[in-house]
Amino acid sequence: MTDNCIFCKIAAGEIPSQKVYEDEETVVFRDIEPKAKIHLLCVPKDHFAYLSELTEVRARLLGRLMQKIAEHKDEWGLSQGYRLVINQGENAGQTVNHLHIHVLGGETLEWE
Ligand code: DGP
Repeated sequence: MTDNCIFCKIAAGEIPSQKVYEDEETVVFRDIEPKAKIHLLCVPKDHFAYLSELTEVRARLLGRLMQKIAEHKDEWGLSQGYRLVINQGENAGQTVNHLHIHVLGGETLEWE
C-alpha cells in the first residue's frame, strides 16, 4: 500500500466506497463522479501509477481485470455494452495516480 493513495485506501477498506466486486487482486467500485448511468472503477490492489509503467507481469494483471469485467458485465448492468477507459497522465486528465480502468455503460454512450 502506497501512502496517501486514495485507491490503496479504498482497496484496504480504510475509505468507504460502493464496492460491487472484490477478490485478492482486484476491487471494483462506483465512481464518485459518474460520467454515465453506470460508472465503475476497476482497480488492481497492487499500486502502480501509470499505464506507461506497464510490464509483462502488469499486462497480464490488466488482462485478468478485463476478463473479470467481461465475466461480471451482466450483474453490473452492462449486458447491452460498455466502454473501458484508462487515462494516462496529465493531458488525458488522470487525477488519481493509481492505475484504474473506467467502466462506463448502462445507457447509450456518446462517441465524439
Ligand atoms: P482519472 O481522471 O482517470 O484519474 O479518474 C479518477 C476517478 O476517480 C474520477 O472519475 C473520480 C474518481 N474518484 C476520485 N476520488 C474518489 C473517491 O474517493 N471515491 C470514488 N468512489 N471515486 C473517486
